[in-house]
Amino acid sequence: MLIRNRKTFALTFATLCSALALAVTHAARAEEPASKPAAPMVKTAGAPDMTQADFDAAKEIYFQRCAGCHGVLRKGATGKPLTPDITQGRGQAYLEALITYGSPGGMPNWGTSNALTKDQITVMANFIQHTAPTPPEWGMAETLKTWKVLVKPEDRPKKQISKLNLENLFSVTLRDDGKIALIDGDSKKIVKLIETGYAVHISRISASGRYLLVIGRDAKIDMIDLWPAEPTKVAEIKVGIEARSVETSKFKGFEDKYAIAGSYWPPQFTIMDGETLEPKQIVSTRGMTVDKQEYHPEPRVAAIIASHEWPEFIVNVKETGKVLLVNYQDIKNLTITSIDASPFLHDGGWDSTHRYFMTAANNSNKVAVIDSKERKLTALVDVGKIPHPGRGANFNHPKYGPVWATSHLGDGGISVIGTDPIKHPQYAWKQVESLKGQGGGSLFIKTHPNSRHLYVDTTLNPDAKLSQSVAVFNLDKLDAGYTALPIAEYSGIKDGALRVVQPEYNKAGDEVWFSVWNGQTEESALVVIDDKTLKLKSVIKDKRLITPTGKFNVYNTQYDIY
Ligand code: DHE
Repeated sequence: MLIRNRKTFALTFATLCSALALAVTHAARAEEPASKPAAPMVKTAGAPDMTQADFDAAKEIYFQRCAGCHGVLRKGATGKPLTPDITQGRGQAYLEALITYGSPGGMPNWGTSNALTKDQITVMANFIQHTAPTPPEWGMAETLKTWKVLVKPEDRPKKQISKLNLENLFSVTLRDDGKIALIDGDSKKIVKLIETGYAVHISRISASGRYLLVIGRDAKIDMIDLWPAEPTKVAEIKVGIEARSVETSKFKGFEDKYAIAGSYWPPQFTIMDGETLEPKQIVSTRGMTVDKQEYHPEPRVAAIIASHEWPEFIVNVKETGKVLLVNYQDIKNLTITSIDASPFLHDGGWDSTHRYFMTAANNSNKVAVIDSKERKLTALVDVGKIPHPGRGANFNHPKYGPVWATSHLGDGGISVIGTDPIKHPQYAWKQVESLKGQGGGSLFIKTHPNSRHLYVDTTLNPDAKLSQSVAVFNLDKLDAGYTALPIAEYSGIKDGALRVVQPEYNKAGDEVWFSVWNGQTEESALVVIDDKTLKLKSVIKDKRLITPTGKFNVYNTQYDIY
């Protein structure tokens, strides 16, 4: 289905958006997102007539497949703007051809890949010549209606009752099944499946290691208590219509006190009570962009990370290119420091000291370095095309000392950045090396303090051989290049368009887990590699492991170890 059938595949960030959108549709998930943006049809002068039914169908397709790149309001982000002043000028035939065949700039070939029918393409070309319907806002009233405390804090255990080795538990996203699987890292058995929001994006662990928070693409957060006899959902809430990020307070004295979630729509973040998810404050991120200082109506919240230096959340605002330091000491008198970085901010993680937040500005091919102690921008480092680090990888480089690395979606390089301004000031905040990886289409990179290996996936590379294998570098012999491990082949799965995604270490740092991600009706697996020998250690297969993508080891996520 996905990558191998595409003739005009182009390695851009738009490809990632569309890969996800396609996965959603191909998976033909039984359950629809909990709330779709409902909006009346707006007739726009000069646009072709449409029936209300076609307009509604197009609106749904747009939300599922196009909004991730072009934005809900179609003002443009990773994809081009699609406002009627532009689209009407292009005309129906041009738009249909573009949707059908895609473009080398990254627009997917929706027609020739059979993802959309000819009729659907006609309707979509009609639709984008009308003014974009604006989905509803989502304020405190809507948020409160969705908030449920399933087990009150006073009814929860006072200490861990379960016999599980929580520190080596993995929370695994079962993307198209609307669940997470909790897998015991020692026995490699599924401990429990938990129903979640629609297409969970990430899992994060509270400072104490007790609460696991997951956020769905539909902006639903599920909070799971790991201490009872078996992990139990204790609270839930929906903080918008579309979201990707969730985090909890980690500053000393504020452990588990607050949670925060960032939304794509509406563009805002919500601060909640850390034990009950009671919503406390909702803050809009609409505002001016860093470069042209133009108003942006839809600056989405991307990665959020909890500061260890101040009682602050560090919030990436994608389209404005600004990093917000949200101080939660007094949430009734919220103090927000806004730092100019660069567009479009996406994902990132700490350097090894947990002082500097290294975050990808993927539209400008830069990594922004935020000093969480001095609360300012330290540097904007030029890297390769479309950096996409996940949380990145920290290691001690034989020549350059402590470094942080990111791979790229848009090229096969791995950018290595010096992160030690004290002992290696000449290398700090510079790209000191660019390693040659397998190719573009990389999403995630990982190492561990106890490992001397660096793993780089190439999930979205158009060549199946590359998207199904990972590159491993020996950190003491970087000049020797990489060894390729055929992870999908190790899984023994023969059918389906397998993609290998996201390395994740166990607590000890001596094994690495990969998802072998297949279609919803096909077999998927997790493959575990012995980090010392690089040999296959285990293949986790279970019919309940449907579309596994992200994996989050409790201990490594809790302590930001990567
Ligand atoms: Fe992700 C992290 C957004 C597509 C798997 N993804 C993130 C983060 C953001 C984001 C903002 C950082 C969260 C944080 O740290 O607080 N992802 C997006 C998109 O906007 C995008 C491009 C398109 C979309 O419409 O969602 C997208 N992401 C994908 C996928 O297709 C992936 C591969 C499969 C899936 O499950 O959806 C995917 N994203 C992940 C994973 C992480 C992630 C596994 C966490 C990595 C980590 O190690 O922390």
